[in-house]
Amino acid sequence: MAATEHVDLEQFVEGVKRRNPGQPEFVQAVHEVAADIFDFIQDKEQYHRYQILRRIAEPDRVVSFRVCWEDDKGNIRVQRGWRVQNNNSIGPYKGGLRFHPSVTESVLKFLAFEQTFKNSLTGLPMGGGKGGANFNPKGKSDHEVMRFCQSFMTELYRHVGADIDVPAGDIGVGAREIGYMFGQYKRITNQFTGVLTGKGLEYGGSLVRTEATGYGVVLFLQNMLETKRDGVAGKTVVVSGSGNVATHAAEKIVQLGGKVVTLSDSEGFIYDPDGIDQDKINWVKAHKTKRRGRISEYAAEFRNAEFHAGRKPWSVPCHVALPCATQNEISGDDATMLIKNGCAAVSEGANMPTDLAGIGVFKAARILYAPGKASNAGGVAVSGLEMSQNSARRSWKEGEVQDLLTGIMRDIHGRCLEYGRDRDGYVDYVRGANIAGFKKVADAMLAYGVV
Ligand code: NDP
Ligand code: 2IT
Repeated sequence: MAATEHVDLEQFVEGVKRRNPGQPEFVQAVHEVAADIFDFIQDKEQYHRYQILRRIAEPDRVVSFRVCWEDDKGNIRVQRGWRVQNNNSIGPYKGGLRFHPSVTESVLKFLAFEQTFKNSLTGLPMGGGKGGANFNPKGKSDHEVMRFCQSFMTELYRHVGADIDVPAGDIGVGAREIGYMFGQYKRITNQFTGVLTGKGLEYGGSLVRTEATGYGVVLFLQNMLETKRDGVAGKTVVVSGSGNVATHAAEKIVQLGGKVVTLSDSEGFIYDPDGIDQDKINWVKAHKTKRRGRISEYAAEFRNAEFHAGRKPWSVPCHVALPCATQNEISGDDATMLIKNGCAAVSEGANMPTDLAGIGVFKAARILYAPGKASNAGGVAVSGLEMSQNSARRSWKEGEVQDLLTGIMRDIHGRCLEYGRDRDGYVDYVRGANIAGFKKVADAMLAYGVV
């Protein structure tokens, strides 16, 4: 094939499938992005000639390693760990670590690919990476989690560094796990550097990082609603998940005068017709992080609340849906049900929570729909600010970080408008985010030549 001969979208996706057998999540993420990028680069020869999308869809490297640890009963346990370094064209690899039994190479490759576009959208100098392990922290003692984290970092430390690759939290990795991993990195290397973000405030963490993803999801929602001269006040909001992103998204909705009526976990969802106010959110936060409890117990704690086992919250009528749990939690049927019940805006807290059929439904209904790579970028953006503070050996005040986060979410929204607005005024935020995220990385890659 001649160097400049173009493949079409279908051939491209077929090639991705062929080269990544048994990796459906990765293929799905690439497919979603490629559909928009193919249109955008149609008349831009240099992106074809230098095979930019093909190269972004091939991680720079995937490191896979054994993680052995000893449980409290003295059994030797073996897990698999990974770090996927997708692309470092615009900055050091950056992205979270996920500890969950469902973690596979495919899941981490999709997350690292998405992260590359998301980090570009923030406007900060960060490349894309992701990592984790098929370790289930549920039901483990603190000491078991500590031993696992130490063993994980004993291999990971070779591949990361403040100017190389800077991991953070994701599902199953919060303040406790970051503390254990940072401690082990410091012990092995004898260096105190900003190798991880999401650190405790005592040892280099940034104010507002804990809240940033969830708050950012709602700030992005607010930006979208403002294009319709509307706001969050008075809206009924359905939230999935009950972890870091979900609880802080709920908190910001409450601050802005909205009413949150659901939260969920992998066992089901709770519906609280009275609304989940700040006191109840505080209870959920403590219940999930300190007591490591289940969301079903909310129904026993609060009058009028119902627990629906084994179900997702998308059948509950709402104006706004915030999926904040995990990938592919909204199917085409779920999306149709949301629209039928009056949902007019979706801002994704999780990564790729809506499957391709669901995205099709939201776009066809022309609702306000923000893909995670735009709307959940507030977390990694404040991670970028944590890196800046660590390099400068300074800590910024809460108000400074809040203002920067607000500005970054507004700018991301603006970038989506730039590339996503149709002639009739409808904004395709998926297309806007994909193209704006792609362009910066692609132009950096062009500058480097073929490397
Ligand atoms: P947490 O571990 O704090 O919470 C995860 C929540 O999602 C829990 O309620 C968990 O329930 C639920 N969940 C996880 N897996 C599943 C599943 N397979 N089915 C149903 N529910 C599930 O993680 P985060 O809040 O940090 O992450 C949530 C989402 O947000 C993820 O998609 C993550 O990638 C994304 N994200 C996170 C960022 C961050 O800064 N933390 C930044 C940007 C995106 P259970 O307790 O039962 O497992
Ligand atoms: O998906 C994500 O953006 C994250 N889990 C946060 C990554 C980070 O480096 O803060």
